[in-house]
Amino acid sequence: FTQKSDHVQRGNYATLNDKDVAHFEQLLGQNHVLTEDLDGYNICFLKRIRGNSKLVLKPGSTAEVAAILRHCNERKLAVVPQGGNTGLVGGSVPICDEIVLSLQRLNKVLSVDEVTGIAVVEAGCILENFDHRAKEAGLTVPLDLGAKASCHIGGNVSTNAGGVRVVRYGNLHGSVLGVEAVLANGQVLDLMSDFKKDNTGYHMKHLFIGSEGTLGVVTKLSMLCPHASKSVNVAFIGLNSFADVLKTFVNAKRNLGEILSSCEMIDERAFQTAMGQYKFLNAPIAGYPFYMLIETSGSNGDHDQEKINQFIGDGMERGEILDGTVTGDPGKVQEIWKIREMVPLALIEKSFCFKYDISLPLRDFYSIVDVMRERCGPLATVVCGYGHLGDSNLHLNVSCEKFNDEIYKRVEPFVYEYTSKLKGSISAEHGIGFLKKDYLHYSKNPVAINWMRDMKKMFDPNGILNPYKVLN
Ligand code: FAD
Ligand code: 2HG
Ligand code: ZN
Repeated sequence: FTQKSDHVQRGNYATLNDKDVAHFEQLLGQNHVLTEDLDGYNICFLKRIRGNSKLVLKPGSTAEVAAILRHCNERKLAVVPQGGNTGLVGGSVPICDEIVLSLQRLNKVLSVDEVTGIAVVEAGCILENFDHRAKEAGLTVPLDLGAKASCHIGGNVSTNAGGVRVVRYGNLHGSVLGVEAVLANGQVLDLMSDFKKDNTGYHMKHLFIGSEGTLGVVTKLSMLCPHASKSVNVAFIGLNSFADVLKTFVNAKRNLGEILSSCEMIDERAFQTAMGQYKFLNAPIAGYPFYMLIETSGSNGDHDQEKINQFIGDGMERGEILDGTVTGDPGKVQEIWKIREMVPLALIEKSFCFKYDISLPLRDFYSIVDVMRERCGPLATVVCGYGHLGDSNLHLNVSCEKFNDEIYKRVEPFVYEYTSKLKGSISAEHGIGFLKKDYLHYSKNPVAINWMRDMKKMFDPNGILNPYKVLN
């Protein structure tokens, strides 16, 4: 456990005592109050932070969440809301001894309306389970990411997670129609809505989309789910240069526009790391400096296939695409997606990995990978770039055998300065959490940060909700 959390000064919170535990046991029942074997709740996904919580609470209803927070607020006990604990910025684990409020038991899909496409779901529902349920009604959840088998929809909303379909469906600020959140004082804020259009006053639900558990605990939400596409095709192509990647992206928008549902990029090092690590991966092509995964989703298989084949053929004729394969076979589509999904895991499997999730103008998208390779030299085992090209979102990963202060100093704060100079975002989709809070000022000016502080004070005057995160 490497970084920083050891040096945090504990806030002026009360310390949990036996009476608190007894109170929670009475409220939730003993089975839902955990005091032992808490590593899974204390340690973050990247194994960079280990908190020291002595208590995990698992409420089964909004009313129980409200009662927990009311007690914690009165007693000034700090709390960290936790979903699937797949977050990559250390936001979901305690830093000191905060109580973990796990949403695991609030996991029901409450309704799915085939006509309107609106689904109402509890926050602790695992994304993949939610999607399966939506599919039964002919719909799809407009969000897909590699952590789908573990992350919760409430965690997704709280981080405003992006993933691989933003290019098609936009982000969660558009898809989430309503939110129910419990505030620090235990008040339930009902902002649920079944309509796309609702201009009655301030659009407060947006405050809970991406505020990472610092303003309230999301307990329920309604989401607009598009109809599932009848025909899905995936192209996996090899390219020679990043300039060709950009040309191909523009052509994809121009020629596949209405059916384009994903546009991802993987560079050679990222690809090789995944292929080297996981022998079960089956890549249709190999040996290129860049790869793109382009997915189309439409309603007419023949038409869609003809379009994507034509698109690849034209790109090859112009020499922008060197090789590629197109498939509409569901098994093969999954196989190709697996290559992309395993990249971030391959990079942490056997080494320490500094992960950066940045938005950059597309023209400068890849330059930072080359610059970083130069800066790190042989200190790094892999410096690679991949990610959501269609949304200008690069994942820059720098791995080394184990955490190394020298390399750390070479990458940070340089990567944030570089991003800020290009007016990019230092966190495109993962959030700020604990690991990035010292760098918030690279993307937000002091006036904005002060307003964030004031809002935090208004929602949570005692600062009990997810302390040590987002704001310093
Ligand atoms: P957690 O990790 O448990 O929590 C994340 C934050 O939200 C914390 O600050 C926590 O306090 C807060 N929180 C959780 N639930 C609630 C709630 N109900 N109310 C209030 N606050 C809450 N992210 C992307 O954006 N795009 C990707 O493509 C992507 N791919 C990933 C692939 C892998 C393999 C992994 C491991 C992670 C990936 N992530 C990605 C990051 C992560 O999965 C997302 O941030 C996800 O949304 C986190 O959901 P979670 O339920 O695990 O939340
Ligand atoms: C992805 O797109 C995730 O695969 C993870 O956002 C990125 O680990 C990373 O750097
Ligand atoms: Zn991502």
